[in-house]
Amino acid sequence: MRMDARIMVTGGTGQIGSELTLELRKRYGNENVLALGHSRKPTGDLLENGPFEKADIRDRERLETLIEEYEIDTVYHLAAVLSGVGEKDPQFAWNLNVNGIINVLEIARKRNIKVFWPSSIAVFGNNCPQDNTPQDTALQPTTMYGVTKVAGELLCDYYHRKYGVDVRSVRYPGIVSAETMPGGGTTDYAIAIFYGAVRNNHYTCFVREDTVLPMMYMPDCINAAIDIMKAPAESINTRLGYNLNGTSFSAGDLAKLVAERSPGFRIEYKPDYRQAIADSWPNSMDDSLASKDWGWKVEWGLDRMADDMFARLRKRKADGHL
Ligand code: NAD
Ligand code: AKB
Repeated sequence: MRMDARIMVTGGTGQIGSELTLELRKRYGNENVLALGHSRKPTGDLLENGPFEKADIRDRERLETLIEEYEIDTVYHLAAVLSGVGEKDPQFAWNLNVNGIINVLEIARKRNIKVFWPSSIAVFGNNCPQDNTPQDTALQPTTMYGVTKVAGELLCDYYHRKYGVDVRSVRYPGIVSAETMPGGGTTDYAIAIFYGAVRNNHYTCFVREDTVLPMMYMPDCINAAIDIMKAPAESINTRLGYNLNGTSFSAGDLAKLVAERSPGFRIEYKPDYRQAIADSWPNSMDDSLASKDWGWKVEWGLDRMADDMFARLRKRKADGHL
């Protein structure tokens, strides 16, 4: 990406967007990165060190006006509803997620804008290999969120083939982070367990102890988004999402790790509707194509991630922010 890139991050106050915006501002200059928010009010650096605007991603006219006003040439489109919330109102999930990506792609086509759009492990369903899930396999998700991600991948591929839009995508696993609370996904337990340990040394987990999913720590998630956008166009061999694995562990393994760092920690397992969603997703993914095409490499393992989560959350508690 050019050093003078003008970037918009939709979903800029969300779990990923809030941290991605600050990292992009560090790399490309505060004034060059516009965070777009909706219902959540931004605080701290996100609001103070660079531009912030409010917009509904379904309002194409407003989106295009902002893109023109700020002379945007690159959009990281993160605004979406996630799997847990999506299952409560599937039509809303379809409306927001699919119209959001169509609006971004339509403007990208007209204005020659480069796009990053994250897909998810949610594109997979029960009928594909659960271990080391291949890049190319059946995509038959069981959630509306997954349906919107498959539709989004196909739209990205279509806009690239038909109009030459330079859109790039990855299939993220569950993202773990300590700065902004997650927005209502199935993998949220892998974050909530740390909050529970730091707040009152207790957590009630909404999936079974033996549930295994791939997860990734936020610094790897951010590097992946920025690295795939920096890669030469000729090295991008799929405009569907690239599988990205991170590290896979069970809820029980995670609980043990938390207990080692927080003596006396108590956990109960009370699976709810999200268990079936978790069971339909891969245990791990084959992400060798991403490594081969644009050098993807995971940096953060489970122990290092757990140490960092505790350090950050304990600091936030000591500062009175938790
Ligand atoms: P999040 O729920 O934390 O943030 C989503 C953001 O979208 C919020 O800031 C919200 O205000 C905004 N939003 C909601 N409705 C809007 C509207 N009508 N107009 C404009 N903005 C609106 O989500 P996240 O975890 O940061 O995820 C970002 C992207 O990454 C999503 O596409 C998600 O599917 C994908 N993803 C996330 C994970 C993960 O574990 N966090 C994993 C795989 C893929
Ligand atoms: C969710 O659980 O919905 C997200 C995801 C894996 O896409 N975290």
